[in-house]
Amino acid sequence: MKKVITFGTFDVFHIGHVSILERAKSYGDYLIVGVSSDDLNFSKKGCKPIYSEKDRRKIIKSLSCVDEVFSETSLDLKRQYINDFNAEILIMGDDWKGKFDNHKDQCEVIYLPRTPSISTKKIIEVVKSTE
Ligand code: C2G
Repeated sequence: MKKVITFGTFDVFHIGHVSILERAKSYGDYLIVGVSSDDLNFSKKGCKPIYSEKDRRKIIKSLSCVDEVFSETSLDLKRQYINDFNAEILIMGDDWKGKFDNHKDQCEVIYLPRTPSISTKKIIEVVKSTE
């Protein structure tokens, strides 16, 4: 069974998230998703996510292309996560291009094109502007 692993906050869930997860799954048989904890998101983006970790994990787990979800608590634990789950492929959007090449000794690392013109940040801005 070829295990694929990917990571993200997946806040204010949108089509770009669906697309990367469905494409990631197509590279293997089993997709594991590390969903960033609320604290990790704060350290990554300087703000708490809109959706709680509990809700973000439930949304991701509800997708038919996702087989397993866990809490990503640090950006620096990828080596451990990849080992723990015996992942053979790490897939991320290409906004991370090159950032995880140091894991090429552990697994295949693939960066897929981001879905254009949609982002959690943009959605929040639009919603705020209509308040
Ligand atoms: N993504 C995408 N297209 C978009 C927006 C996001 O393909 N329009 C992808 C990102 O490239 C990433 C995934 O969706 O692979 C999740 O994006 P975020 O929730 O923004 O996650 P991020 O902050 O990139 O966290 O350890 C890695 C980090 O946890 C990744």
